[in-house]
Amino acid sequence: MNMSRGKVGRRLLGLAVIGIALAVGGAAWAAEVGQPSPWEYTFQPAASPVMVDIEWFHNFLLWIISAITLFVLALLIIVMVKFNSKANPVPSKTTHNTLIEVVWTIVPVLILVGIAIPSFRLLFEQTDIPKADLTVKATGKQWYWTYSYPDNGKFEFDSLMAADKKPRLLGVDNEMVVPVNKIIRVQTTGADVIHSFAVPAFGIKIDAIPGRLNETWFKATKTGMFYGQCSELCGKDHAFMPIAVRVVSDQEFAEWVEMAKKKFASARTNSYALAETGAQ
Ligand SMILES: [Cu+2]
Repeated sequence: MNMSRGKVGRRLLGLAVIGIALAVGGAAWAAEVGQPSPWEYTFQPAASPVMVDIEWFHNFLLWIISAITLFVLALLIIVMVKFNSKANPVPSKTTHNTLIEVVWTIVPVLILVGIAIPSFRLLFEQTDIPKADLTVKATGKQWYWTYSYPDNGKFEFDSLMAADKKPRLLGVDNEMVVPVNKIIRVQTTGADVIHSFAVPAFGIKIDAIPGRLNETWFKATKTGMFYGQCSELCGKDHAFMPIAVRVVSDQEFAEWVEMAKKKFASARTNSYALAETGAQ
């Protein structure tokens, strides 16, 4: 195909414009809080201190791997240009260079230590649960979640995907509700198979395993809706058991608790109610 210079220039300009439009559009979409957006290629905006640190660690690693990749690429290019048989017909017979061998052992060790320190700090932050203001227990079931509030009147309810609710495949009938800027301890377990409780904006992902109680925590720093999904392949409707968390003010939370206590007190699935009445 023969194209004049002008044509090529115009095509390149067109591609550049499309690229910029996608980047700007992506940035605008990515601003959506608590849920995925079209063409998203970064994390959802962070809504907890842990997620802020995960993002920082991710970017920190990105700089390091980019620098290493460019350095290796530069070495390869130098070797190809300087030491090919044309440019360098008589090769050197060198097999050892103590200084270089010491350097290429020590420098990677230092890089790994530099990565390990913030990595362990982050791991500690995630697993060392601070004193919780509130505990919510999330039980994974085929294929929905059951939330219990042992600190707030021991009510329990099921949360199923609601086909008529937005966002598609993420909206549920009964959301998990928590107060803003409070430390929420999430306990997870599985009733049948292994599920996994994950909410990207809070930086949490923890397996819900039958016969075992796992714990994690988050502190939501913004009010609004935050969505996640079961993240362990758990059967045919694995993709249809979303996690929807509504973060509200303290007062709204107190009102919701009063409402929920009445609404869910006699729910058939309520294991607290079953235990008290002795029903099966
Ligand atoms: Cu599941």
